[in-house]
Amino acid sequence: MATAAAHRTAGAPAYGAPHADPDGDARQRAFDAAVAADERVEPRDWMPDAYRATLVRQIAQHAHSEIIGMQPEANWITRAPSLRRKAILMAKVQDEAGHGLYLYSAAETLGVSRDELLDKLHSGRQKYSSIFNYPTLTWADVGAIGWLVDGAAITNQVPLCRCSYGPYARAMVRVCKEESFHQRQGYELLLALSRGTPEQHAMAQDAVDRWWWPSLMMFGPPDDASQHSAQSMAWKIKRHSNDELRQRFVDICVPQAESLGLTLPDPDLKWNEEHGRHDFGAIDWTEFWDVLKGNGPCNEQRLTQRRRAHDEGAWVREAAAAHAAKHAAKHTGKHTGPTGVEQA
Ligand code: BYC
Repeated sequence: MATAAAHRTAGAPAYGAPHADPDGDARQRAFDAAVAADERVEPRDWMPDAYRATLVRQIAQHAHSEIIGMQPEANWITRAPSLRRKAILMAKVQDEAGHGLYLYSAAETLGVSRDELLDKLHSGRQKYSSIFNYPTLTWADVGAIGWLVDGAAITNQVPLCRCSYGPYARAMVRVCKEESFHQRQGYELLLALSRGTPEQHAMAQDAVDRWWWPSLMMFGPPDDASQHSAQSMAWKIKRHSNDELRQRFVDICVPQAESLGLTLPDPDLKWNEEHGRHDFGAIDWTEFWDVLKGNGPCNEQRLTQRRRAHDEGAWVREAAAAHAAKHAAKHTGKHTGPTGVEQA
């Protein structure tokens, strides 16, 4: 944060520690001024507790979505129809793991640990995106996820590159570049199917029919039911409302669907000349809230698989910690045993 750096705390209290701060009002004013001036808030800067909590909530949910999002597509790695498709899909799923890593690291700068966040995911105390509670029934779903789900993600995440919190904004730059590749591979996959045999075309259409509406739900509830939007926009964490981004996504998708030779499953979708945008049909918000409550087709399966992967990966974490301890000991002259525990 360059000019309004008055709120930066030299020798700041430990992250997350209460700010016993006689100059609290001055810091709050300096924080507000910095945000108003479009400056970045950095980890060591003073920030309101509620700002910190909102960021942890959103970044954690975002990170969880990335790693849970690996599951529906990984489901098709062994059944990809060619070596080329398999290599692309494996790279994409690995990218999602990387996105989770950047995002958990960004959250850690706010004073929470990755273990704590994963624990909240596994116990259902933190959410992940509703979209990943739907099944991938055919190979075409890999294309529909790339085109629609990654397309929605880019629409939502490009503005997050200008988020007021520096580490989150910077993580988003790389994530968006990779999402852009993901979106294009999905589009290209669907195009190949759409131009293929009648059966392949039908499979592509069926996938788009099933993923269209859940993709629109990814942007969150309508603005009048979005409890966090107003405050998050005032803090410049979010730059646009849920409905604005949803509308932008619909307007982008309509011409792309035409080029793909596929139909978006909405009879009310039509160009509105007066407003210069597409009108679209009503979203089933009952379904959305139901999925958030844990009642989507795959909620249970996703969390069970995530917990299992975490348990089965325990030895990898232990081995990595032991290796790190051994490496550190080499530099400090201390000795560790095979478990990485320091030996007398
Ligand atoms: N799913 O006040 P609102 C990806 C919750 S990863 C579940 O509007 P906010 C990808 C919301 O959390 C995609 N929950 O909230 C990965 C809140 O509940 P809590 C993930 C949702 O935060 C792998 C309540 O509803 N992207 O694309 O202002 C492979 C009220 O909502 C959803 C991100 O996370 C939802 N769809 O706005 C391929 C982007 N929507 O927390 C692709 C970053 C809302 O009070 N996140 N809720 O219990 C955001 O931009 C915002 O958090 C949202 C919601 C727009 C999602």
